[in-house]
Amino acid sequence: MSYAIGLVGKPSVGKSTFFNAATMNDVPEGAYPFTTIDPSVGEAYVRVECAAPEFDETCTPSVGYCDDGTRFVPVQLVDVAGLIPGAHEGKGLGNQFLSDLNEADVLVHVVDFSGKTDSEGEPTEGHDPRDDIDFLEDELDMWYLGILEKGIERFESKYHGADASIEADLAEQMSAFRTNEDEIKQTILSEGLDLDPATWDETDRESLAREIRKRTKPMVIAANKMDTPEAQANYDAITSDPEYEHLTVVPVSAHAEKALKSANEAGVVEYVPGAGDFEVVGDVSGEQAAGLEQIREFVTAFNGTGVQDAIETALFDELGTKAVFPGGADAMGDDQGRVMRDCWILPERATTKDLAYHLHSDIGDGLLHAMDCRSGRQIGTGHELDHRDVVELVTTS
Ligand SMILES: Nc1nc2c(ncn2[C@@H]2O[C@H](COP(=O)(O)OP(=O)(O)OP(=O)(O)O)[C@@H](O)[C@H]2O)c(=O)[nH]1
Ligand SMILES: [Mg+2]
Repeated sequence: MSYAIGLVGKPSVGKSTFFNAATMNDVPEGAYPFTTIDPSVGEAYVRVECAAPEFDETCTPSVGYCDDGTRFVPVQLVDVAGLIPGAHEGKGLGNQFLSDLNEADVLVHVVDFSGKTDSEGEPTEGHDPRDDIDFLEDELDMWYLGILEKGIERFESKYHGADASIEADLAEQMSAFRTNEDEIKQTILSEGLDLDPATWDETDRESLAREIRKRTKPMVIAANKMDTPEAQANYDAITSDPEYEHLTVVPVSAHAEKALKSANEAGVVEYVPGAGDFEVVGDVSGEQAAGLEQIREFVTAFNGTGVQDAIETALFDELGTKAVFPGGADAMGDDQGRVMRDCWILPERATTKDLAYHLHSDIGDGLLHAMDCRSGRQIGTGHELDHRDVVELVTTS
């Protein structure tokens, strides 16, 4: 099972363009709201520096590919319908849409930084992207609040025996958000609240819902349409605004990524996704050459189109995952000579034992210890793995 990254945002911000650029799919894009209605899932990639060259080996990936020492590891990307104010009350595509978000482990909020679409995705001028950033957070918070309140009602309607606990009822009500009793309890306490909802007022419930949302829906902002001067001006203003300091904002041109990938497929340019430059290798007309030079100006200034960056920032920085390679303490290849076939993406604090169970419950059950293939040292089952570790699992079977 691979991680899923959800693209969210109001209509017409470029979610489908971003999706198509990252996955080379062909879902409809359009300058009108609700071009997309049903969510699409596609395969995108995250880059990981391959460990095989350190062992003088060439890897043979079973999924994804390796390009000049960079592994492209598959992840799922989900393109969902545009969200408009009032969605938590069923406006636009409403609650169905919000539930689609639960399929994602982490979100990329695509924002039209050019300010040329209003809050419902219709053409306008001078719209402040801050409004969109605020609105999406508020909308998610109100959705969470509604579900939180149902959990409180459920708790209050029950007989309060000695084992009644608000965190149990809330965790159950909010299970779709992949949270648990422990996390809920910690969040309640970190908000300075008692474990008794009768003592919470409206503001307490709101801040609790917001905090649970922040913990369960990590998010980065993709500042899209950065190929326009308006977007660049907004980007400078917002990234230096202290009120928005807490956000991670990645400058993006979904258009540029799509143009480069298409040109690469057509053999016109050589472009490695995520790279800060590209090479023209085919015949191009004067007009095409000028277009490509414009894109070059953008990608060299921003060190890439931002599409890869946004996906990787979401997965590795916001969600905190890490990539781990299989190896052998004596020889790198498996019994069929295949080298580092896998590159597993694991949760933040994953240990050797977690990796073993991730592979198969029998491997988890039979795990004795592991070997760190770089140092040749034995590591225990509770050892916390690092990003780009190369390990061999030693089991009873
Ligand atoms: N200048 C510029 N325009 C872009 C960029 N990305 C998307 N667009 C344009 O923005 C419009 C909307 O793009 P879509 O990808 O359909 O937007 P969406 O967010 O999927 O919209 P809905 O499906 O309606 O929610 C289209 O006209 C795109 O060509 C970009 O990086 N730069
Ligand atoms: Mg769309």
